[in-house]
Amino acid sequence: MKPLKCILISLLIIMLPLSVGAGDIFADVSEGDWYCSCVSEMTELGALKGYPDGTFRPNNSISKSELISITARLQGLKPGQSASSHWAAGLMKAALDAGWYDWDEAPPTGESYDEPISRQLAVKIIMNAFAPDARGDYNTESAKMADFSELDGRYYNAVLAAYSIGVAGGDDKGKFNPKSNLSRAEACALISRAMGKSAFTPVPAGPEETKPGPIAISGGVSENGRLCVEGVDLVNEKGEPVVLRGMSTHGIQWFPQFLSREVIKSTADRGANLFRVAMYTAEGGYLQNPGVKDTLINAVDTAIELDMYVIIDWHILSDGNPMTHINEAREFFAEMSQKYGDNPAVLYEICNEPNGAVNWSGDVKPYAEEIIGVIRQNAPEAIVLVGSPTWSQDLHEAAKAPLTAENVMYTCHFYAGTHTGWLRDRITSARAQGLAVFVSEWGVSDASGGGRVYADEARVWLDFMRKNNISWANWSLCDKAESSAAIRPGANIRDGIDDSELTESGRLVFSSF
Ligand code: DCB
Repeated sequence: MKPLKCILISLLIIMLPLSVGAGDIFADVSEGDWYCSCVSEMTELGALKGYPDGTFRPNNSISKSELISITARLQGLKPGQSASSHWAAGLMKAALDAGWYDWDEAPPTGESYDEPISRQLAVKIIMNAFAPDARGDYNTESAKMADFSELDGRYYNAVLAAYSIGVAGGDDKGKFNPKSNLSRAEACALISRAMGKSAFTPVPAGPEETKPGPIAISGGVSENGRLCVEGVDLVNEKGEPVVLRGMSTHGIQWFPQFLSREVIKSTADRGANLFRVAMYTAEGGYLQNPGVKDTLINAVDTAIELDMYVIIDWHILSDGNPMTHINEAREFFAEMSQKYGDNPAVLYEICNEPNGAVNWSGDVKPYAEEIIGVIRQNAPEAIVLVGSPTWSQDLHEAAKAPLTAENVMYTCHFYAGTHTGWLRDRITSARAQGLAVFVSEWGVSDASGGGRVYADEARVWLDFMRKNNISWANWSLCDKAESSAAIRPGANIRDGIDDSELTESGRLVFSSF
């Protein structure tokens, strides 16, 4: 499209005012404007209507419904059935059904349809519509964004892909401004570029093309490789700091349906690069029902296939002293380490939460030395996570007599309704004493897994962990009727997890990966 088009349009305004639809020409778009060509292009394609007074208002913020309806018209989506009487409700529903955006980003009741759309959501929708297969390399593309850390995890993939194929770029300070508004002119430019890219996407439908290739997620194993502990930090194979974030299962003897590929992938799709498989030893777990080991193995294999890091968790709880079942633990970790060896995806968590009559130097430390020895025979470099007394809160005890083995991290578990600043301080001083800390379990609830959702305290914790590059897994990925559960009771998760199936906890956590 040449700027000439604008001259032509202006002439038409003068010469043929009645034969040209008022929405196709804009009094406030002229030839010299940088956006003239893309606005003309969109108009010619019938995607833009403008305002009844004949203006386009290029510098106004574009709303959710405007951006989505333009995109939906261009892709020929048929309006869907919606209860909302909003002018764009049909196309909004169609775009939602097409999976371009998630329910919570513009709920179908319509009250947010006229809100300005954020740049990160706009890019996600445009990429889903025009270049759904595009991918961007995490390291290369995130380095182009001075404010990458401000991007919400669920938008990483779309924005990285948009940068990599040249659909989006930064402002003059190299910032993407993910949460700022987007002008109507900028939206036209983004869409026009994305359409240009999609037009050039070759689609030879040869037989090889149908085989799903290996999956690579951002921050995944293919990107970071083997991890190791350097000082108090977890680093990747290039020695750069790495943070793992994801969900922990609930007890896999109770909630095996949350170990399906679709469900695990739903967490990766929202930015998780970690999955923790909690195999209870007691309470109907492994000791009474050894078959749960196969459930665990299937889940570990699935997470590996999805390019995620994965924790094998020996989930002691009511059996609070790990020494009680050290023989079974020895046998279990011998078998697991033989099976997975030094697979860079696998982390071994050897005692979830020692509690009750147990102490660090007399019980947990000698247990850890023994089990680490077993694991090291097959997996000399794998990361091993070690708990401490008082449900993995007694880091100060471990700090007095730390383990000498390498690639060991100390777990700290917290529940936002019970554990607050004092436990963060404990982490800070343990790190100052040289302990590498990994939050392999935390919840937004109180320490029972229930009570209310302590969202404010949870955010303080998330912020603390982000600032300190502390990796975490959230308790828990299940639909139990308790406030720590991420999924609504009875949700249909057969095809994965929709945003409408998330609880308050799930929404908070899934947007923090
Ligand atoms: C840990 C456990 C985990 C437990 C959660 C929440 O325990 F590792 O297994 O999960 O934190 O309590 C809960 C489930 C419930 C289930 C119960 C028993 O959410 O649905 O019924 O396990 O299987 C902690 C953590 C911290 C503290 C106490 C416990 N604490 N605890 O600081 O007091 O007593 O289980």
